[in-house]
Amino acid sequence: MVAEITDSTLDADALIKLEEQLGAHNYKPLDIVLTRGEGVWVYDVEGNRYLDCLSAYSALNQGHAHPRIVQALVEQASRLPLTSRAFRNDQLPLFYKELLDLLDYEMALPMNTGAEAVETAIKAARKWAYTVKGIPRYEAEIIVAEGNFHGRTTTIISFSTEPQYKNDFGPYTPGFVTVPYGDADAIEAAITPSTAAVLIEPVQGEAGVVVPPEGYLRRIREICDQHDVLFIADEIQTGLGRTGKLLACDHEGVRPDVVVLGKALGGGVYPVSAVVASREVLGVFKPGDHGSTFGGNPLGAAVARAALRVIVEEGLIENAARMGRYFRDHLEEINSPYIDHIRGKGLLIGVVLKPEAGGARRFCETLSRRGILAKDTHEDVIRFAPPLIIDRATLDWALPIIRDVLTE
Ligand code: IF1
Repeated sequence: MVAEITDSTLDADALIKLEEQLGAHNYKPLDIVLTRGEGVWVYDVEGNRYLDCLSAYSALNQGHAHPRIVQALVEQASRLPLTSRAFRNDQLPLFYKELLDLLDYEMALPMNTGAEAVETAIKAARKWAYTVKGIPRYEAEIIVAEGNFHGRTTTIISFSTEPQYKNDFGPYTPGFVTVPYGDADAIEAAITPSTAAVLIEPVQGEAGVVVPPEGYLRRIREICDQHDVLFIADEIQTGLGRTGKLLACDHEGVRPDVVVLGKALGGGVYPVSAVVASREVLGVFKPGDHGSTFGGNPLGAAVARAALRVIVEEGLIENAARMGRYFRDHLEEINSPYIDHIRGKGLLIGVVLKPEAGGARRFCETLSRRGILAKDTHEDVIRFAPPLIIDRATLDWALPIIRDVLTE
């Protein structure tokens, strides 16, 4: 029985209780109940303000409720939010054009969540393998990396190496070969005549902001060229400015065959994802092969157009590079007995703690009480990934707090 709800019972404790009582317990969030967000700041139901250093895992690169993106959302929502792909709409072609001009690819396929876009890339790679490369049907293999995170669907968790994401959810989808992350020789050694694609994150997010050795992406590009294998980059978290370049692969001047985008493509207001690739790859899809009720809808297309314009016109990529360097340099100066090292690229920063620190979660809880929201990942890493609109004054406010929390 659910207790009757009146406005006066809706304080933070009541909301938390209701959530715990009614919702599946597939998360264990910090007990902060947010009700409003603006730019880099969020506010809880008690009126406390916090700096958002998670940015919804990079979905909020443009900040909370960016006025231009909200305006695009509201305008499109009141004009024509949804058509399905059974009919055409006047936003999708312009979304294609602007996305592909920006990324310099030939074709795009829009979906909603990141996992759906990864599934789309897997299906494209398999169909390409059978119809273009000539791999015998159902023998296609995709090489993936240990520690990967590409989403939560049953196929994607089939090649997760994290037991919690995988155990008890089988039987699993076959066709994936796992190699250690950061080791290009291991990829080359795993290639067989049946290899269709290599699927990797250019920086592993969930694994704890793991940056591969310099030259890794370039070597993957060479290996894929040599063996007629598709290089698929999951840039869902790293793409669209997060690492200080448009795509994280740009740090090595590497152009993947297939790029998977999500998160910030929706401007922090609405789920939009997409696969971009050559005509040779995405051209394998014929009418009816693949689709989605909501993928490519006019609301998402209008939002994504605004989201991309904000990233480019407001200089968010350059700002991520500049502020990332500033943030990182000042984190490096913190003399803490708990910090092992700091890694990352641009505004995707991981503070790796020593075993004696007792885990990252307790630091994130203390930080939240001091007005900074950050997320622990993989037990001993604190992830700092604020919206890309963050400025120096805000970092100058945050850094002494972070220093205090990491040294007390
Ligand atoms: C959760 C982590 C981040 C992703 C990459 C695809 C997807 C993701 C590189 C799927 C999603 C999320 C999902 C979110 C937590 C989160 C996460 F902590 F699990 F690892 F960001 F670092 N590729 N990442 O990072 O996209 O289907 O979720 O839209 O709670 O599962 P999605």
